[in-house]
Amino acid sequence: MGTLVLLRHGESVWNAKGLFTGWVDVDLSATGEDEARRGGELLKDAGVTPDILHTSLLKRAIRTANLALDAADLHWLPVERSWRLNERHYGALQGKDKAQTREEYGEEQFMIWRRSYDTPPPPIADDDPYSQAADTRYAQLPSELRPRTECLKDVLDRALPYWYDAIVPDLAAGKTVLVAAHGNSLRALVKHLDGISDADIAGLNIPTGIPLMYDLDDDFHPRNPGGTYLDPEAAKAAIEAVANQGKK
Ligand code: DG2
Repeated sequence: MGTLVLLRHGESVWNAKGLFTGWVDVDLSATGEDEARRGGELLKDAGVTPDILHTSLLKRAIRTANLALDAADLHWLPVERSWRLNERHYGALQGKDKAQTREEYGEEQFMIWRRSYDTPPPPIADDDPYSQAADTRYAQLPSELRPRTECLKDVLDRALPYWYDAIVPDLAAGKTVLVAAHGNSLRALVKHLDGISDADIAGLNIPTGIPLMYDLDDDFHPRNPGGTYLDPEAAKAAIEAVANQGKK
């Protein structure tokens, strides 16, 4: 019943610096641009041709998709964008150095903030330089929907309506759907798709720039549980690197 391809954006300039990013709209690094182009080449080489693209409203995901589609010669692809695919809002941690945060608060608290399912970081103040309170792209969002922090459960709660209302209808039409998003918004989707428990999702990390393909059955359950990375060797090393972020 359609094919789903999940693509985390290429390395961002803040991924490279080891900073918590969340909804801060940072660009790709030069490495991230290369990863994005490589992601498009992997799609092309595997003969995977998306029919539609869904992205977040953040430029690292949008530019990754553009560079990948450029490499795959698919510039014309129809596109839909939604804040519901945005990265998890990292609250007051946005803009903070991951290694320093780990040192200051200890490994346990650091990992609770990064990977617990239902404990969000402290909320960000509206006058914080890294707040999105005044960002016009979210102006139509009712204030109760505009996050000031989020845990993974909050991300899943706001991503699922988009999954059912926008992505599932494309899959039901037999389309190959490309979703360009983020480490944690994709972890939320993978948790849902693979039925991963609240505890086990802590151990799942998504690498930058490597397409993860799901072949779905009529109930939108994966025929290939866990999905298939189009470059499994590179994915293994990159997953390890994400897991170790914040460790000097
Ligand atoms: C990263 C994820 O998001 O960080 O917000 O810092 O995928 O948009 O680069 P992304 C961030 P971790 O949760 O892996 O620390």
